[in-house]
Amino acid sequence: MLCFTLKRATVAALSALTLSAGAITQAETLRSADIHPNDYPTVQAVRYMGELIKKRTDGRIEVKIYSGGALGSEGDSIEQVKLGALAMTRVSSAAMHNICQTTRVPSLPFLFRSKDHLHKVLDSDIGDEILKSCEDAGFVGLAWYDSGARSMYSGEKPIKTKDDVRGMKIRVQQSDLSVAMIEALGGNATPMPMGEVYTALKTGLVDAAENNYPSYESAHHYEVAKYYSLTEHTMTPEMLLFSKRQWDKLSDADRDIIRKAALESVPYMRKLWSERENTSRAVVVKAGSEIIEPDKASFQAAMAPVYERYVTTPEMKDLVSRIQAVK
Ligand code: GTR
Repeated sequence: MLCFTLKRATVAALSALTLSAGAITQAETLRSADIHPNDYPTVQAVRYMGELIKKRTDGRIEVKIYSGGALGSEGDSIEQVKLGALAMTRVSSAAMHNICQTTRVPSLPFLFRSKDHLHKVLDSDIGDEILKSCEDAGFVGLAWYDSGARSMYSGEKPIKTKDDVRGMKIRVQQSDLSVAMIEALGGNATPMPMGEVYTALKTGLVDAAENNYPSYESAHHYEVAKYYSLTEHTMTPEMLLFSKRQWDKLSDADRDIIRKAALESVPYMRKLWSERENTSRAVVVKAGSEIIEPDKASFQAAMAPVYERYVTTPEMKDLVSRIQAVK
């Protein structure tokens, strides 16, 4: 029995060696998915990362991006990454909430005081810990990207106070926490993939949705929901995920190159993001969107019980207090 186990272990070790040796010499294309279009900052950042990788491996490893949802919804790409059929995907961390619980933490309502606070946290051990927490579920978290703050927008009735949300059908990301945030305001949360939101708003299947300026603009939601209310209720960041199955086949040197390139794409992304927030805002205002400044404190108070319900483990509680303590 022992002999058999040892033999099996040796075979496994040998085939792992063969695989990593293969990874060193063979040309490889890492496929990466994104639901956003080609000019969106997340896609541009992964493209930049790919250029760094190509240069540093003398063209041996390339990144090919499938943007605009060519490989399906965020949920589809996450599934493919888990199976190892796809090397990478850039998704909202909300798409991971139900898969890897710790990712809920940075989405908690009104957790971050500012963009600077968010960056400090994501760039610290806290950010690394949350990225790492998805490994058991089959995902190597490579980097956090910006996604600004999410605000609510509607087509018929403007959201001026938290009471306006009562009874409204609001599209949210496919996450229990996202649902709970809207329910805390008495709204009717309707989870669905991003690709269905434009039609849902247009046909009245939902009354409202919530997102940052760049998504509100690039997905043309402003055409069907002109009241953009600056609730800024969450700063859910974006994640760049690598398939653990594919990662395990790479050599240490290649993993190092990929990790470094991903990290170097972060400041590049942040710069593009700030610019895009401004241009998107200008586009929607020019097109007739009305920007509303609601009483954010009342939204914050109403959403506060969500912490009690969703920060359940000691690990999550610890993360929340460490985040709040970051100056
Ligand atoms: C965007 C995010 C997308 C997607 C979308 C949504 O801000 O970048 O990945 O999650 O929100 O609301 O579905």
